[in-house]
Amino acid sequence: MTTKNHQKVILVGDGAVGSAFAYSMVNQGLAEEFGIIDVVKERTEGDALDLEDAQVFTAPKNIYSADYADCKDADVVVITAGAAQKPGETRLDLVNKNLKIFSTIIKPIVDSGFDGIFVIAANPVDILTYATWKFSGFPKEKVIGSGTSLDTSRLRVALAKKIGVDPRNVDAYIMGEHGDSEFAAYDEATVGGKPLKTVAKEHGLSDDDLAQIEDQTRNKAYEIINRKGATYYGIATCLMRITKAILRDENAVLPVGAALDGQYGLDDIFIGTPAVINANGLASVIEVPLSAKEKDAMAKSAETLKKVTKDGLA
Ligand code: 6V0
Repeated sequence: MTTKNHQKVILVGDGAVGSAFAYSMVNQGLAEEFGIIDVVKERTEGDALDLEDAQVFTAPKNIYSADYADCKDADVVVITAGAAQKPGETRLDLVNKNLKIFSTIIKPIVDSGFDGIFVIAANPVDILTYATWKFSGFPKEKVIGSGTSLDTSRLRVALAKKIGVDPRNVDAYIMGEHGDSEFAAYDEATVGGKPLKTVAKEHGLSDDDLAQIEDQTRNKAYEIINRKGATYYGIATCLMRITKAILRDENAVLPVGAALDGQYGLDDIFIGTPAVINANGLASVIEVPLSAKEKDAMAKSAETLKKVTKDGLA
């Protein structure tokens, strides 16, 4: 953390996700200083003027259109810049476009003297989180991806609807790639300390029903994109939550895209897993004791990512 006496967040990428994140941060009264960067400078100016009107009802905040030099003493830089998925496109299709964009973004941030935590959301997020780590030369702990945070929210919401509890009380995770090879770690999931599979059975849900919920979770982005062209409120709120855990030094257990160092038998990869997040970024990875089938799913997901990382960053 820096020596200034207030908290500062810089957003890079003021599109649908970025502006929804900015709005969520203002609504939660988080970070006294909030700078917005985008290639479309006018939009950042407009958003800063629009968002500053909200502070009367939330908390005082200095919101402005920023330049890369402003990253210098930021606590967190959140990156949502890049092309988004078009209907029919997978997240992995975006890799080359967004790697190019990231190669131009990370350097000026690092050159500013930035020494805080990177939070990455642009897709394919696991690859771009890895790229941010590589391009920045930062310690792994200071680079966090949104990983499977949104997917985990989607799973919890779907399960909560079926079993009639608050989604915040469903302790279930989507793990692996934020993408088509992700999986629901059902075997370890609980509701109020009771195995989710038992609770699900009591509510008439079979293993097939759970598999269907997992599938719907995996495909929910496509369902939203087909209807409204993009998904942004869900991911924006996940980004706010991760940023809040950093700013408030919470040691919060959140699903993120974390650097692995031997957990799940994997390293040299950023992938979705529960992890402890605090002011230093990634405090630790919580290695979930996966069943044999889930271990296999994690290994397959990692393989998919490693192949793209190898091809894209070679
Ligand atoms: P958008 O609305 O097109 O916004 C992207 C923004 O990035 C635009 O304002 C661009 O001007 C800006 N931009 C492009 N190039 C640069 C650059 N070089 N420097 C600065 N700004 C630039 O896209 P949207 O906001 O919908 O999505 C942004 C990214 O988030 C995409 O890669 C999505 O795929 C990704 N998402 C990630 C999710 C996740 O769970 N991690 C979920 C939803 C979207």
